[in-house]
Amino acid sequence: PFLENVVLHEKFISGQFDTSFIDTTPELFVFKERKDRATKLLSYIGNVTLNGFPGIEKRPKPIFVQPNIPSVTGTPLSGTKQILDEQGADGLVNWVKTQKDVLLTDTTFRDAHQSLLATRVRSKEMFEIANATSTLMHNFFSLEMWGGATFDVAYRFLKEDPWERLEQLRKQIPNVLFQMLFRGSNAVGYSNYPDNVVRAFIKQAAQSGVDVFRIFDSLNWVKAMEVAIDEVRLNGKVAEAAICYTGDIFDESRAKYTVQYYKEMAKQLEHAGAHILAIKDMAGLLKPNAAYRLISELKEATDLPIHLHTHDTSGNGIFVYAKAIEAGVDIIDTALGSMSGLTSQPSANSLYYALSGEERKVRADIDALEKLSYYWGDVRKYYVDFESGMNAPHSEVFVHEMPGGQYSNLQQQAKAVGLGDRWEQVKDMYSRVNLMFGDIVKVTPSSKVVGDMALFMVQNDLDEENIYERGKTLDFPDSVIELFQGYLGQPHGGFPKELQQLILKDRKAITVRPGELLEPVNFEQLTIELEEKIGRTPSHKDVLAYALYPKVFEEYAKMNSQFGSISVLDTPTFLYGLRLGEEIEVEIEKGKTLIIKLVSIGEPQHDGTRVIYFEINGQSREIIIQDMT
Ligand code: 3PY
Ligand code: ZN
Repeated sequence: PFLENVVLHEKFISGQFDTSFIDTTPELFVFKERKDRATKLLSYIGNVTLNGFPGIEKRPKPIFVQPNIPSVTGTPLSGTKQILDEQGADGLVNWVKTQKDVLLTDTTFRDAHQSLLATRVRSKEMFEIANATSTLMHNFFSLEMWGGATFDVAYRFLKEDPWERLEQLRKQIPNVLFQMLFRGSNAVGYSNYPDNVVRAFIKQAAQSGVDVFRIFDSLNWVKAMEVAIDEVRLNGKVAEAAICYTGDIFDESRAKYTVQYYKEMAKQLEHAGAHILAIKDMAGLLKPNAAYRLISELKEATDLPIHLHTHDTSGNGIFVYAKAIEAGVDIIDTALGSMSGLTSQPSANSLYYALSGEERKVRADIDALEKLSYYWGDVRKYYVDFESGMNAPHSEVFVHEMPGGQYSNLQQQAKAVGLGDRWEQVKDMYSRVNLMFGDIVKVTPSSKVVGDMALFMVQNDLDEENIYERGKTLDFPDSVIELFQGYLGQPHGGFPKELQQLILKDRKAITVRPGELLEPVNFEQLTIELEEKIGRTPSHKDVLAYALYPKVFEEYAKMNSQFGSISVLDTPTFLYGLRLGEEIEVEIEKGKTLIIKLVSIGEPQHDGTRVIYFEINGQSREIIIQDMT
């Protein structure tokens, strides 16, 4: 019989043993983690079943359709990843320049769900579709599947390891370039980090599987992007440096962000070592004719291939892309149909049809895109609680200028501080704050600061006038103070002086690059500190996460030791727990499956706990859970 450990051994059960039993059968005294893992999982399931998932209103578990994974056979065809690996970054750039078709980057694994579902899509759904993606999207330029908010959200809300996502997907998708969004000096965080942290992070990301790094600065300050560009090049990867697009090049009343401004920035980026130039239209403000003009002029100003990123918030996305393609854009960002549109990217599927009869087409197999789109359409339903509620094109974006990735997040933030029903006011305040701040580029983290200030003003019933009147006595949000101190860098044209004084009071502002002032992180010391906190030896990747997000990582590690790796649970169970009588199979590792059934939930006890009765692989197991409802 299968003996897990001593307690199931017949001699132990019947009491026929003496102490030599320990010496002669040492293998029976290895108490495998497996049992412990099962208990931890049951604790998680019991807890979420009883108390619900943070941020989701507690309700009965909905019935979901099982997403259909398209079947594929054979090994996937080689793709752009092989071009980079064989010919290097310059070889890849030359290859891009000789392509007649427009190339695509798919954002489904990153920006699409960051923008539609508050970044909540879990790795599990990505792993399940990864093999099919590798085959069905073999002709894509890249998959944007990491970075931006996904790093933070993985630890903070999904309680899973983003490095594992990257490395596992890399194994499953060996043929298409992996692309990440990197916030320059802010790495994948919300404030500037020491240069050695930025460099160490890029190095590890490159080793773990990222090929193309889209690097931007939230104030378009090229100086803040140089360290990252340099490090990407040192690692033999592709430095895609981004210009963040804001305002409107055709609006003469917005004289700050002109074609000339963008051309100069493009030249600086080329000089700084960019392999590819990205136009990052994070809010979807680029209008079709502006796209044509901007791309035509940038093509003249530099030799770099151009990669255009937009959001379809206003509903004009396909039109923008059509004009960009006419102007000679090399690569564009799209999402799979069911994860596209609105605050996400325009649909690859729609673009395919939009270009029929055109000279330049997208290189994609439409049947493949449709199959993948069905899958994601069903996955999306799991995350219904994180939808923004926007269900039609939203032309108002031209007024508030909020990045697509921020819309659903700020809405969650507003709800969390009790402003859910004043969302219209928050949006209006957002655009007013931008003007107060001197019309700045708004993208993470500068966009978060504008959002924080808007929430602060709505919450405290403030407007522009009384900010100036009462500013001296107001305690502004920390992020606002830091922005005006220069800790996120310098905006084009500087900060408005009077407001800066009101916000800073007697604090000093800097004008140098914050990275020049920050002490390098001592990784050895940090490793020891983290080990003490989490009671195990951390990996280098853990330490990097801790360097960026000390509290978030600690919280994640605590949760991980309490509940084990809950990333193995299916998403409905992860979010809603189990129904009475429901049975699920959980593969805790390859070839090891637990069958878990919720049998009953006991009455509340005097200490506020309840006993939850499960069956696990046919055996009864009871777990005590604190009832917080
Ligand atoms: C991010 O930084 O996460 C963004 O998506 C910015 O657009
Ligand atoms: Zn974006």
